[in-house]
Amino acid sequence: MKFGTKVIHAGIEPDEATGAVMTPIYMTTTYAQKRPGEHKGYEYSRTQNPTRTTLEKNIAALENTKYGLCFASGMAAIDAIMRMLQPGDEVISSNDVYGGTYRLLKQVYEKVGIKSHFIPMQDTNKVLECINENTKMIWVETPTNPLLNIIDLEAIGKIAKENDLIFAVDNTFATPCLQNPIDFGAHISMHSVTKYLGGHSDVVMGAVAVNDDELAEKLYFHQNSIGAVPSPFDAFLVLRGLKTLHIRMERHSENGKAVAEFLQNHPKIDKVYYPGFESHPNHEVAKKQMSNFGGMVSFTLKGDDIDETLDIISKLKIFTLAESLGGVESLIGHPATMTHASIPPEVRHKTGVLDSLIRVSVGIEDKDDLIADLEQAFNS
Ligand code: P1T
Repeated sequence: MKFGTKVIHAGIEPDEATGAVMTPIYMTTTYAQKRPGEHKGYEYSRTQNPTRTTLEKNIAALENTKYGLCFASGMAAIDAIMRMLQPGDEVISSNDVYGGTYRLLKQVYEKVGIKSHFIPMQDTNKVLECINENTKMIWVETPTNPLLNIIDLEAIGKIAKENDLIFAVDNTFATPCLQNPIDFGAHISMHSVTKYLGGHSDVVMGAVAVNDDELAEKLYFHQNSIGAVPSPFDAFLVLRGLKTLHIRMERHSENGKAVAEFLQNHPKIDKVYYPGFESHPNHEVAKKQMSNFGGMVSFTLKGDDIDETLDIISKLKIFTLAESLGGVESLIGHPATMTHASIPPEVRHKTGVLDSLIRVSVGIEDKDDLIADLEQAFNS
């Protein structure tokens, strides 16, 4: 089945009880049992729920994996993955990651003896230099949030295999429509479903896709034991959102390219971060592992002045200043004070998250209106 068919059909059957074509929202906590253990496959909705099961099957199919698991948020999904580690274990992570991921690894997991090394993984040799006898996991975000760095999944996959490490990828920015990390050697593909998979800025959810039976068993155990699961209603909303993922990603990518090109030619702009540019340092890797470049674009202003930056943002009329990304509407963010505020300034400056860095999640509106909006904000 091709991707555009999978989003609509994979794992989705008409409802057995009624024939309903759309997956019903099973708003139930629990399920009747004839005798203890004698039931129709469902016992309690933290453990399993039919609406969630359908979504999990669909996400697994989109990521070419056997198993898909949904969580109450992207952070809950990352937490379920990290809980596979033991005190003394170490993680090698890309240095440009979502601020919440950095905070979880630094402020939650380091306290229980799990150390993370944040390194620029665009140069894969740096990963080899960092591996020691305690290393257990490589954590990669690609494209990265917010600088759109591209990390070579195939190269990291080889390193993980040779060194017997768990290789996990945060695939939020690309989505399974543009990139399937498992096909490049990753063991785990993780999503903030809140973003493109939900696609309409009305759900907070996370997901993990894996092929390996043992990894799946551990993750199911964490999903049930910790209990950070999404509601059936949210599962329904995401099933509905996913049906248009391929069409939305096509338009996000088209509009992202148009906005990046406009910014590249504007005299007020210093640098544009967009993996679709031939001048992007890892453009060739992006072309190898992604089928298109998505709708995320970041840029800095000449002079790196924070007041001018915030002033321009405040003049926008179509782009809304808000945390998050990946919805049909265009959003704009200021990572230094918003999504990446939990990263100390000296650390974020080193990775390029400057005071004038602006991140745009280019929506699927008409691109001429988006460009006109940016133009008026720059020029007024
Ligand atoms: O917000 P939540 O669903 O818990 O997902 C966390 C998360 C994980 N990974 C990536 C790459 C993310 O971008 C996020 C959340 N990011 C934002 C809220 C943001 O505006 O960047």
